[in-house]
Amino acid sequence: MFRKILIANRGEIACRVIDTAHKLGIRCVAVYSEADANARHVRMADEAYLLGPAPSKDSYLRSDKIIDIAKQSGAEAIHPGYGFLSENEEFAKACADAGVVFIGPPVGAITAMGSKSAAKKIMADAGVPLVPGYHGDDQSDALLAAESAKIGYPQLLKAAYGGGGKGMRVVWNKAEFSDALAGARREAKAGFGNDKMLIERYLTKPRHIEIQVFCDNHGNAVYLAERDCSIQRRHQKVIEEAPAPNFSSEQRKAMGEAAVKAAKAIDYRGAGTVEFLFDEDGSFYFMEMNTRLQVEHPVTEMITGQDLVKWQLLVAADEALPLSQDEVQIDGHAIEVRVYAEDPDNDFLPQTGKLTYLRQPEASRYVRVDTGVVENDEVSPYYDPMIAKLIVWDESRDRAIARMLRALDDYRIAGVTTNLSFLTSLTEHPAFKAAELDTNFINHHQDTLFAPANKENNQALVLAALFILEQQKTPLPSHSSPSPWQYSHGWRLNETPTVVLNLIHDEQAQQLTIREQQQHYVVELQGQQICCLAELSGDELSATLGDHKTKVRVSRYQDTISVFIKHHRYDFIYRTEVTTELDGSEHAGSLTAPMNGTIVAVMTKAGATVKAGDTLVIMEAMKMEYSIKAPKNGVVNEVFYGAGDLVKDGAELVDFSPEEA
Ligand code: MV4
Repeated sequence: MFRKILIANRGEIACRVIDTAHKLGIRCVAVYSEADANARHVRMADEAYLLGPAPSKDSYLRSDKIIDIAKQSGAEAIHPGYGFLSENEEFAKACADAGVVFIGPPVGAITAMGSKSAAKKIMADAGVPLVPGYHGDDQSDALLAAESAKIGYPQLLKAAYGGGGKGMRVVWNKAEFSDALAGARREAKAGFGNDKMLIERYLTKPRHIEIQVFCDNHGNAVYLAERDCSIQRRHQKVIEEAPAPNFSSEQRKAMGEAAVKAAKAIDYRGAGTVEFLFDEDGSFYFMEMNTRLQVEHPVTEMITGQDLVKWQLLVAADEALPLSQDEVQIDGHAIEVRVYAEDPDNDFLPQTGKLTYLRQPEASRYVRVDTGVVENDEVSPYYDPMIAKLIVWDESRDRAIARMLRALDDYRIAGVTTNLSFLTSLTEHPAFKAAELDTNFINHHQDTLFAPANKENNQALVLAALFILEQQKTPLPSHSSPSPWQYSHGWRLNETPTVVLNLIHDEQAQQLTIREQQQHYVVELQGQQICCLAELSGDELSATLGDHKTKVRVSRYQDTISVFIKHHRYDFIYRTEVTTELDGSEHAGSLTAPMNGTIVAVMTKAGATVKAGDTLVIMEAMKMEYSIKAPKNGVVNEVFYGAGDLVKDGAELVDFSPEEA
């Protein structure tokens, strides 16, 4: 077995490979870009080398530099992960030329699977079922038109060198064919530099079911059951599960054996995935073969109890597969979702930013989180914005779904918009629970999946306010100024201090007035008064709102409060105005600064006639703004400070004469 390997990747897969390698006693070399200097995979590795600037072309795609580092560090093998160089035949060849083991398939296998038409020809010769169609080399218009007529409609035009759904065009009838062919050729030429076309009968409601295969150097080849990856968005997998629902053991055997036949046809080695289209009538057809470890491999690990990275390392070290086909067992059901920094309400636009708060569901035999980030990491614009993969297992699919829903509720991220709520909507959707899966699922159900949630705005608003007040009660370090509640200045002992909180949510300012009486709060919102109790312990706020007791997590970063209610996050920006309600006593005249601070704005001037409640001066302290207001109607005689001035606690800010009663 290797003593040291290099992981030519980043993020969760790099961490995942390091985790298994360390369990096998293998030392790990990480490589990183300038943007990843403090990344988790760098910290997990035994040593790490800088590749270059953040862009992938200057870092994780730098084959030459990666191989040099492998040689320099004494790494005997390179694990490419997925993406980046994992299916780059030149890189695999360069590794071999440098005497470094490429932990993946032989170069020839990567090449063979690189072209769809070449792959299909190999599969056809190997007796692997293909969608009825044409994938030959003769690309003349006449031949293609004749083949199109034979296949029938609807049919699909596919670019032989396309991928991920790019370069596909549906032809619904004969009349559409020639224009569609011309258009598809243009797109393929532009997109892939090659306009070779395949024509296939179009399956209108297929499922995407893929088989995990493994081959070693000693003639052993096995399949490790299947994964259903039908729920995709723009050819990106969103939810994956194993085993495939409503998929019999006979179908598993038939598809598995076809996948092994496909692997043997190209003399495969290592981990591979053979993708099939599974039609409504139960027939299945080869789609493509991926010559890498897939993102979704954990669901296979959870139902087989096997560590597929360990299998990869064993095979690359010329050892035999740990199990024969008869020894492969599957148990229970696993589901994986991909947690992304993206905005489902804005066409899934990728998001960047600091993960100011990050709490993962607790890991157990039922819950696994594969992640490459920790709290306060930045999601950068340079790489795929995947934050983590959340994988659950249980004895049945229904129980696994329940596990996933709870784990999604327990996954709390603030600082960037994520797809967590969307993943909950998907997982709890009746059609998903009923396993009504096909590759058009998200489009088909978009009206319900993207329906505006009946969010508990007001509840979250009140909880945010209670959090702010409870947090201010937390004993502050001695050097920091006391919170407004603890202030005597400007307060009279027999006054009931009132705090007005202006919380901004979705760019809407919402105002709450809160009075503290004995041990409870009276919160006034939109003319309603709610009697509340609250207790804050760490990030957990226990609150009673009227007759409803609840417990929520709340995080705060600068002046952003994030309230997590089930799988929703409510962000509030807050400005706090502290006003005193004088009890009409002789306390007229000067208005003093409630604490040390800085004058932000003076809203009045000497000689001005003002009304009770008018804001005279705004000051800032402890990252909060305070409005000093006119306690009564009256006249401003003098203003003692201007914007930008520092003022001491108790400093006289305004000389004021209330009008005669
Ligand atoms: C198909 C098909 C229907 N009929 N081929 C999409 C990209 C590539 N994986 C092949 N794809 C498809 N090929 C025939 N003859 C439907 C798809 C397809 C799809 C397949 C798997 C997963 C998601 C998909 C989303 C859209 C279309």
